[in-house]
Amino acid sequence: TKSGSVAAVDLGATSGRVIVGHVDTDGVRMEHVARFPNGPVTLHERDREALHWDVVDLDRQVTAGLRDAFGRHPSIASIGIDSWAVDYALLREGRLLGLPYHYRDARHEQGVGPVHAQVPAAELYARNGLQHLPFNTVFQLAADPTAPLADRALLVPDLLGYWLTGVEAAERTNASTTGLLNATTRGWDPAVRAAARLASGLLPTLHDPGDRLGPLLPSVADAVGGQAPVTLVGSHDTASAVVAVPATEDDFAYISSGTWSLVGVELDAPVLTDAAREANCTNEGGVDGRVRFLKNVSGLWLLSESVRTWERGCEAVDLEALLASAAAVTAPVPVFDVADESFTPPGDMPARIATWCTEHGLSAPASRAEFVRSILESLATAYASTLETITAVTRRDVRQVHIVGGGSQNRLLCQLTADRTGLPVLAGPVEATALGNVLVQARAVGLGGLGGASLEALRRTVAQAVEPVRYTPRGTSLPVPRSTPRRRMSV
Ligand code: LFR
Repeated sequence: TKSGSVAAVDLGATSGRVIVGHVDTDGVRMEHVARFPNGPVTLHERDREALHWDVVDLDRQVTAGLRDAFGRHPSIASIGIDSWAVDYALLREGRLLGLPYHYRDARHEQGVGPVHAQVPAAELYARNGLQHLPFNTVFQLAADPTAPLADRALLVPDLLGYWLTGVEAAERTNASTTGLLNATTRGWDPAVRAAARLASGLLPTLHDPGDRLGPLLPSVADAVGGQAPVTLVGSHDTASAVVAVPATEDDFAYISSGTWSLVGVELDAPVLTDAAREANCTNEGGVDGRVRFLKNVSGLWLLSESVRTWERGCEAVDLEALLASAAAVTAPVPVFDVADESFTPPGDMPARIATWCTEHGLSAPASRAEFVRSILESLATAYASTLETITAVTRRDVRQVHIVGGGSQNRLLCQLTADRTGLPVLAGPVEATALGNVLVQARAVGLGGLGGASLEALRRTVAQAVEPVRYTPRGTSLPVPRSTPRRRMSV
């Protein structure tokens, strides 16, 4: 039952963070230590501009963040790293072969045809149980001109773990998003690997969340001013977020709502039926061998790219005020298909939404407030229809919806989700991913009496630490409560 602290490195779409989680028998307290940008970098590539991860800068920032963490808390007992799924680095003889591509780079599209020519989509699904997303690692690798030169591929959190410890491994929850893992055996699938023409040694040994990767390399220990093992966590950010759903019952669905919205349920075994494949549901690997049966619905990316577009005119946008004016919109707004692929790459989202509406015979939103309302109505509508699909395919009885992550703070989105699903929504914690990362480490190193705890016990710890905000479904004609604007929009 000893108390102690662990460091969580969480790399998100706009920023990366180092957070220290303090764990004792009373619960968990999160201390933000460092925040740094993690946007993609654009590099010219003969006939196009390509999007990459700036992993070299990231390594520097993570090291600096860990130095701050050890400076404040020299006895940090463990370090864990998570990030978004699917992206990988290629190495040869331990050396990085170039900056990893970012999944929003369009190159992956060229990989789909060749892989499907070897393994038809239905067979691929029977093997990997993964929803078809054109940027799944297997397609990216098949379209990567550097892949034949590599003797190792590491997913991004595993790359950073390798740079910290010198140990190459594949953490299983993130590996489950590559398309190269067999959903039933939970091992690499040799037939899929061969279909993407990948060398057999390219994929490292699989390990589970909770496994110890290794101690910091001496040079790293020196640079960060401390020593602690790197512990594997649910290194897929969504896997960590699902750990921290504050559920006290088992009849829940979750929406991990950030850049993406991951809408689903937790299962004990994969569902690989035709219905699941036709609905494009995914069976991703969760912590403790659970299955995250979900669908990717777009997310706050639509909103943040819109805000970025508006801010290109050098005008800062006050999001709180904008959300308040969106809540006050009474005119009907168009509901568009948030999954349309035109919304995937970075760019002028309001223009693309307007184009989508015009092409579908709808009138485009007329103001920023209407755009925001339209985005949130469209997301909530997609959440509701996705939940319907998921419950139909799994025959699960869902009585409540937990929204975790950034979207849990968006009151309008939470209320609209309750309205559209007709179910109570329990919102929070906002820091679910980092919390899940911290809890899996704390359990592994035996802090706060969590050693050996079940996932359910970890979730009860979260429920005690952060009480979710409850939204009750109402008639859709009722206005959504306005949040009080904290800042004014500066013009
Ligand atoms: C969320 C997430 C999703 C994954 C997408 C791309 O951050 O990890 O789960 O489908 O990003 O990697």
